[in-house]
Parts: sequence; C-alpha cells; structure tokens
Amino acid sequence: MQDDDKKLAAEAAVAEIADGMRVGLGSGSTVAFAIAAVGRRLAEWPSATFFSTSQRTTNAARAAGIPIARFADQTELDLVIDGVDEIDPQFRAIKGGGGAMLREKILASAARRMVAIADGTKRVATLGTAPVPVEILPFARSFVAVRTTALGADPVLRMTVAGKEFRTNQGNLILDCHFGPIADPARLAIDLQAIPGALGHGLFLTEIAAAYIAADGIVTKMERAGV
Ligand code: ABF
Repeated sequence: MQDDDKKLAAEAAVAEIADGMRVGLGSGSTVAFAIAAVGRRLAEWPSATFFSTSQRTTNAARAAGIPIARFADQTELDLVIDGVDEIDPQFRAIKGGGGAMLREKILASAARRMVAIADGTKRVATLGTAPVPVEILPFARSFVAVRTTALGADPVLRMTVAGKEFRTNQGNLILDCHFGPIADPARLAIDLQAIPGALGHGLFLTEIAAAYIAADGIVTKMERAGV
C-alpha cells in the first residue's frame, strides 16, 4: 500500500533526529507521516527545535503537539525532512506538488543535511513526467508564462478544487510547467531562475543528501556520494 510505504519512509527519516537539532519539516502527505512520528517521539528531543515550510505543515505540526519556531531568525538548520514528486538516480528531484517549494528550497539550502522521503512511485529514470512548478508574481503572470513556453514548457496555471487560482503562502501564483523528459535539469533550472517574475521553481538538483524510498514494505536508504 502506498500509504504504508510513505509511513515507512517517513519513520526511517525521523530516526535521524537527535536532541538539540534544528529540524525543518517539509510539506505533503509523506511528510504528514513524519510529523505524526515526530509528535509521538517529541519527548526524546527536549532541546530540538522545529521549523516549517508551509502553513499546512505548521497547522499539522501544532496539532501533533510540535512547537514551530520562526525560521526568519535562523541562518542554518541541521536536518530537513521533505517529500518529492519525482527523484532520479542522481538525487535530483522535482518538488512543489503541494505548492510549498519556495520555502522548501530555502530550508533545504539552509540545512546541513536534507533527506527526501518517498514511496517507490516517485523514483524515475529521468525527471519530467511531473510538471515543474514555478512560483510567479501575479503582476507578471502572462510574461512569465510566455517565457516558460520559450523554454519548451506547456505552462498551466494551478487552480484549486473550487476552481479559483491557487495562491502560495506568499500570495503568489503557480505555473505547472510541463516539459516532458528533461535532458539537462541544471540548464533548465538556470533558465527558469533567469526569468524576472519567476520567484522559485521545483527543480531540486543539489539539496538532497539522502533518500528513504519505500516500496512494497521495504525501505531503501540511499546516501548521495560526496555530500
Ligand atoms: C512537498 O510535497 C512537495 O515539494 C512535494 O512535491 C510534495 C510531495 O507530496 P507527497 O508526499 O504528498 O507525494 O514536499
């Protein structure tokens, strides 16, 4: 079962938490299992502090009894646990299915170690079946859309289930950019970042240090070489 696998991967990553750590919590349904596990084990880490990548995660953490500290006062974290939409054999990932990738990338970059957690369906040979979410300034929505098209994307404005424009925690919009198989993710990341009005994107190419992937009840831990 996919949820059982998500839970296994999440709990395996939570085992990396040690007392005194500054821990970032990602977003998404796999992280929801990590939040539940942290909530159950919180007493083991009286001096740990926890930070959140989205309002949704903050709400879930507080409901689990986990106090969430202000990241704005922080310059470095010890560990971030977060989900992915896709991850390839080089630990490169597409993230942002939940729309939190701008804050997720900040915490991932601030962390000494970021571990990804996922069920086996997230493992891909080549990134790109999933769209690359791009957070955009509403002021520049058409301008950024046409620039992503020039890069080969079919940009789709993300809508809520109620049919309204999805808004990030920053009040911005998201273009889900369908590129298909991405031959050169590093080049694409640079090109996306160069578009004025594109404030963040879901290509995570260097942040992930390790991945816990669970498939059919078995968790595989993979460490990125040389990190
Ligand atoms: C967030 O959760 C996103 O960056 C990522 O895309 C998504 C994965 O969601 P789930 O774990 O629900 O598949 O981290």
